[in-house]
Amino acid sequence: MSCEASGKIWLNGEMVEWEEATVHVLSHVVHYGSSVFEGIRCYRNSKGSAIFRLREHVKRLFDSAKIYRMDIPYTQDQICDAIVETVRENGLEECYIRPVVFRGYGEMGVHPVNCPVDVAVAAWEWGAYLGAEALEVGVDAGVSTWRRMAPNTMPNMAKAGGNYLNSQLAKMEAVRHGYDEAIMLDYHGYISEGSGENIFLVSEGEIYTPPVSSSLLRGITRDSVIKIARTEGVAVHEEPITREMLYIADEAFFTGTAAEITPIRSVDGIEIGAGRRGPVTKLLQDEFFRIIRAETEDSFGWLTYI
Ligand code: PPE
Repeated sequence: MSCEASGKIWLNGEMVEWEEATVHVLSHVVHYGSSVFEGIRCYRNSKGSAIFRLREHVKRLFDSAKIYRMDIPYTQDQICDAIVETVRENGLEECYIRPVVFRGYGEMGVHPVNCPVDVAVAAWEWGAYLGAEALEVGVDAGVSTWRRMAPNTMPNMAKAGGNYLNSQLAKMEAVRHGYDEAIMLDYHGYISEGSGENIFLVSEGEIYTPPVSSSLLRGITRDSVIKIARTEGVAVHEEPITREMLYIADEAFFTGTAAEITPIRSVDGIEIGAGRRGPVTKLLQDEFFRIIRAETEDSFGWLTYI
């Protein structure tokens, strides 16, 4: 999906023109994948434009940086302000926001500590991640031959650029096999997550999702769905999930900032439930979008208005 030039990008404390937000080819990040980033959405509703769970995203950005011993030369409040400023400056009502922290130009070689830590925030209009109809009709997913990183190889809880090499392998394989998205297993063979989403299933009216120990990114949409489900009186279990539990589930769906809540209609060519969005998925989607669209009270305090 394209991200067309849309005005200005916040780079190391300054608003610069889109075309001028560039890095040197010998920046550490280009060679060694040394970046951490976030994906955040801003939605237009009847009260204005609101960023969804801004503080939690910025906190995770700082956690990712901490794991990789990157000192971000700003506070969390300053980054929150930079994000709000980027959306405002570009006059965007609904957009996808990408803050990225990376090891910049300084020294070559794996040991990264003498490279500067650069920070950028960009925003652009980004539609439905898995296709316009996906939110309603669902997507076809396939279990990948690529597994998520074992816990003692790369930290999955860090949203680091390098992790997405694994995601890319899985996604390219899935698309080559005719699927919309990949589902990866963890090191032990349990379900982990999609290339850019967390995964849930519904069985006998209760919700199941893999635990953080299954090598996944602790998604903020995942957390939102768990909170909404529990508020709606739906039981949620975070426990190891086997591949066949997906096959025999009544419903399954992906969650992510980009993917929002996307139903999964088949896995490995096996139809899940009725092969279309199920009632629990719809309930969660409806409530999720009601909060975002300010059609109900923001009782969790998830919206930051621009
Ligand atoms: N797992 C992975 C691997 C992942 O990349 C994401 C988000 C999630 C789970 C869900 O996390 P959250 O957004 O906090 O609910 N993926 C981001 C990047 C996607 C991309 O293609 O780039 C996103 O959805 O913004």
